[in-house]
Amino acid sequence: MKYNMKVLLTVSPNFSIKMLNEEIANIKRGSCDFTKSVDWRPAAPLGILYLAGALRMAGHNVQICDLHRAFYECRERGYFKENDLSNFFEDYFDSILKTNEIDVLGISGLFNVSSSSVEEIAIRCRQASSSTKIILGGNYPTVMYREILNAGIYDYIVLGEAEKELVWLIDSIRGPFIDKKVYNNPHIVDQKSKSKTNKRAAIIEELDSLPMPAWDLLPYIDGYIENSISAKRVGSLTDKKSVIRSASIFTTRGCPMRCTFCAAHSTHGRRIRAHSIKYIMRHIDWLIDNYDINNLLFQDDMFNFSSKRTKEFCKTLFERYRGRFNLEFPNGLAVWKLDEELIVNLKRAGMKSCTVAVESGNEYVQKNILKKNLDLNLIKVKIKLLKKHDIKVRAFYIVGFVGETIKMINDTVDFAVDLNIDWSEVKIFTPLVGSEMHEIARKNGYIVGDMSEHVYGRSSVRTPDFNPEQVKDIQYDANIRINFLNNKFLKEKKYEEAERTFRGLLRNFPNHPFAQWGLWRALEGQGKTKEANEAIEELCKLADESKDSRILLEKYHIGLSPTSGKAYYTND
Ligand code: B12
Ligand code: SF4
Repeated sequence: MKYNMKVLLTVSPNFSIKMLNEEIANIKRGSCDFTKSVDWRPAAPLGILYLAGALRMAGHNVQICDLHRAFYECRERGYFKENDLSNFFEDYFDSILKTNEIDVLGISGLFNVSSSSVEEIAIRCRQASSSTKIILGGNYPTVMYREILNAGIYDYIVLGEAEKELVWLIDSIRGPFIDKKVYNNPHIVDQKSKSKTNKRAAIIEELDSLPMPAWDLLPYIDGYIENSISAKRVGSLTDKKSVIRSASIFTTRGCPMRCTFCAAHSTHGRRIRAHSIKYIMRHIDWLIDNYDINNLLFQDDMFNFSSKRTKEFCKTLFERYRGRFNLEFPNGLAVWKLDEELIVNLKRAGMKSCTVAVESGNEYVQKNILKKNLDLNLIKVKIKLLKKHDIKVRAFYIVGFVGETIKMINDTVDFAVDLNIDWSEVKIFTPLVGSEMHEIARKNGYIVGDMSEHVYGRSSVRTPDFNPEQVKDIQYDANIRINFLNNKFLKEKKYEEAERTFRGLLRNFPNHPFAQWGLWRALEGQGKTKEANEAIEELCKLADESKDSRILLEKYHIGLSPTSGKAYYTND
């Protein structure tokens, strides 16, 4: 009997096989249609890092393979001009199986839309070795374990927070009577036990009992630290000039809210459990010592659930590290809990910008459809308070919820324009397995197409009130109206900030004609004539090279004068 098991933990590309193939076809055609661009940048897979930490502590030999990251890098360096998706899997996944005798393959399934990619990996592993045990975990497998196991590809699914259960399972695989043990474990499912009714997500009570996430097992770690999604945002929304080195961190798990569109509770439950401040500081010390981190991305579902704890945390962080950190809360803070004292504390600890997840600008939708029930007037008051303390504010909205009418969606867009904040992200609703709204959509037959082929960013819902194409058009239009045509910095003649924002955007989406147009206006506003002319030349080039871009610019009355070659904007 073997003692140390060789475990490969894998993250699939975060998108469906269909979308990956579409993307590769676009690359081969040389098409760079920005309207289809999705933010692909990889984020450190924290779930896998926690699992790797726990398995290593239990004496297993763990390796991590992040195929989302590998896909992103291949895309960046032109690999797909010569190769297709099956080459990619051969080079970046099959090769690992060939050179290592893997006892257990663990695959992370966080996103509905990645289910076909996850399955592809499992099938490849099964073909390469019939003895390797294939274990799946994450959000959608926790909810859909029966359907997934029916396909007959996976050996086990671990439900919920799997640090302890995965160690238990892998330890058990070594010994006899594994089937019997799994049958009786309420958090692990296999073919024999899948129809048992007592199976449920494992929830870790004592978060401080967890080993640190095994960042050091992550290959090419600098790619995550230097190139995080938020790093680019920080660069564009704040004045910070120094090199940004980011790490994601969790200080709590769980969320007590009952937003109908959210699925996070199915894995992490509704009860908040918190790490002690001592544990968090130890974690941060370690991140500094090893990776020189200066930007912390708090991924908690509700970081500021307790104002007392948040203040204590801020005080400790400030006393320990002074001005070292920029703090980011990519999932938003509980805005209704923010008071002036808390904002001052957060700012002193390093918060320069803040995300507010508004979701809808319509009271009825807030209360009856989302059950989030945010008071829209209160949001305005809190945002005023944040601005008073010079905190940049970004808001999230979602359009196309089941139950919304077009009028309600338009209310959200109008609300966002009126709010006049630094940046607004209008997203499209996707039914997430495990959420209440997914159930409503499924029961009413509103979901279009197969879940495994959905794409976040494109609507996959048809209701009596709207179809997917309408929602996509409204969302696209909303982003242009709110962030570009009504850009806060341009309107308020804060041209330097506008320049920083649009340059930041162009770094991520170099072919975005509206960002190019915004940059031109920002440069003109500052009297930087030479640079403004270069920006215009770039815009003309984009319009010449892409008919789509030209048509879009014209739709918004942004034309390119045939006589002067300059861009103009008419409001008629
Ligand atoms: C960080 C995060 C991201 C990051 C990166 C994720 C990553 N690479 O890990 C980024 C920014 C990329 C991201 C993007 C999005 N996200 Co997100 N994200 C999260 C968030 C906040 C935290 C994930 C996390 O790190 N959790 C902490 C760790 C410890 O938990 P975990 O990852 O769940 O892992 C545990 C278990 O799941 C399990 N497990 C995980 N993997 C495995 C593997 C094995 C083998 C086993 C046995 C167990 C197991 O054990 C782990 C340890 O306890 C979650 C919400 C949440 N609370 O989880 C949403 C969440 C995962 N995101 C979600 C969504 C919808 C999105 C977006 C669409 C948001 C948007 N509108 O833009 C995008 C799009 C992603 C895409 N495909 O395009 C949904 C997914 C639901 C679903 N069923 O699809 C979630 C659940 C949020 C929600 N409100 O419902 N996200
Ligand atoms: S959307 Fe955010 S606040 Fe609402 S339930 Fe999910 S994690 Fe909690």
